Amino acid sequence: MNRQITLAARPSGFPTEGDFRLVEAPVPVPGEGEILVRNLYLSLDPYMRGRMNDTKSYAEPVAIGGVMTGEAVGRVIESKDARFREGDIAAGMTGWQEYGVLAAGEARKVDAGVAPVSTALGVLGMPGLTAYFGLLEIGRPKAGETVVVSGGAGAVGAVAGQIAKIKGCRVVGIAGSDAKVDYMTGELGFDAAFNYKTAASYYHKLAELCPGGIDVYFDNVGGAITDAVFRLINDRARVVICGQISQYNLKRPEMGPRFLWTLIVHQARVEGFLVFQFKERYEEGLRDLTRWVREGKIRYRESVAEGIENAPRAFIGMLRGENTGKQLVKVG
Ligand code: NAP
Ligand code: FER
Repeated sequence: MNRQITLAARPSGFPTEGDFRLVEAPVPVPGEGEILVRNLYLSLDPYMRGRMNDTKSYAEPVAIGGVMTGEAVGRVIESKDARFREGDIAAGMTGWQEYGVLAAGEARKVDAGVAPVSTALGVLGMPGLTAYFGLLEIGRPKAGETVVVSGGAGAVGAVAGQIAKIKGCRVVGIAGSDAKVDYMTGELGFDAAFNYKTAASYYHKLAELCPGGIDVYFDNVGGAITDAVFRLINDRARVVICGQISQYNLKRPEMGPRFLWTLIVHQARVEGFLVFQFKERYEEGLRDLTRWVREGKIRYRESVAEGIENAPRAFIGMLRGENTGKQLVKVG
């Protein structure tokens, strides 16, 4: 049998475990041009919170009773396409389930000799590519500039900050625990960091850690932290809107201070992006990321929950900040 996690109810505000259901279905059968994958790891990502709402964006919402969408990496156990053989490792959008069928053209073959296969969902997958293109193409950091990264100990933020270090920038990270602050300034090599949950004032803390102002802000969180950054930007600053996780679980959108006038004064740019807009260039991004991981210039951590039945709890935990680095579920 194939154990799956389906959407039982649309959350109002923060999701609860009751919004999900563990069900069993027959193992699916691949058709021509398809592969059957036994998943090893599922990826849990903040964007999935949006898929639980009944609002259409670039992707359809998950239907009530539908399997939660998401990327996973697993072993091919049956192939009806010449591009894959039994035993290959494949990543693709199989969703929160133990087995999935993928169109071979939409699956990515993962070289298990390069790095642990779980990295195909993290540092060498969608989150790593988000950091790579978001920072380099939207943020365009120059050596010597000050780069601030919110969500700095997460899957995307940890990579964005380390790429900024590789490019010769001064990097300041923000995250929600003292252990994450130590992780950013220790293992990740950021120049400074602070815990937003215990800082008396985001503005004063940032002003202290960025005496020369802020040139690039890689924003994963939005809200009051981002408001504080706007007051410290330099001329020609670039604000990269990667994520706004502080807003995803609110019942009503927050009204905040409005600092957009600082963009006039500093002739600055704010730009949102989706990693998918760079899909023609993923190979280039993965080549650089793989090299940096091998050279030890990019380090990564994974938080791994065990068993598909624990995916809802781990997802809610990730939204609350219980993860460091990439949140995964081991299912195989
Ligand atoms: P992640 O950072 O590994 O995990 C989410 C983290 O968000 C938590 O660990 C928590 O860390 C932090 N957080 C939760 N609530 C918060 C709040 N109210 N204020 C500040 N921080 C909060 O997740 P990820 O996969 O790397 O994603 C990071 C961001 O990038 C998300 O906003 C996501 O939507 C975005 N993203 C965008 C794209 C794109 O294409 N644009 C692609 C992938 C991801 P703390 O302990 O620090 O609170
Ligand atoms: C994300 C946040 C938002 C993300 C994608 C989106 C791939 C897109 C949302 C939408 O189109 O509604 O972290 O990651």
